[in-house]
Amino acid sequence: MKWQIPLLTFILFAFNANVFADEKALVIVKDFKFIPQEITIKRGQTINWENREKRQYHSVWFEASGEEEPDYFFPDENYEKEFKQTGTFPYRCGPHPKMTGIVHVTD
Ligand SMILES: [Cu+2]
Repeated sequence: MKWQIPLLTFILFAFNANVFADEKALVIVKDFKFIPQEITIKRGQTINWENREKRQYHSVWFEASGEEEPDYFFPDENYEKEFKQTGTFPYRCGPHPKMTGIVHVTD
């Protein structure tokens, strides 16, 4: 029947969009860098920063957004943050001001 293909396409699209929004994005923290330094995610998505240093702690601080600095996270620890609004959000590490990153959140 004629409507079956468009309906199936829509269902697949909706399913994929949903799966994508639920999936966490990963940023590795290693050698005093956020990798990738710049990341684009969907609104509602969560970023998981993973500290893969040998012994160095860091923080993920959205200072320019007026937020308070969160607790440091240590090797083998994670920091997670969900982004509910679209926009461009620069951040930095509290103890290491030269460690910077940018999060782009799109619809
Ligand atoms: Cu740091």
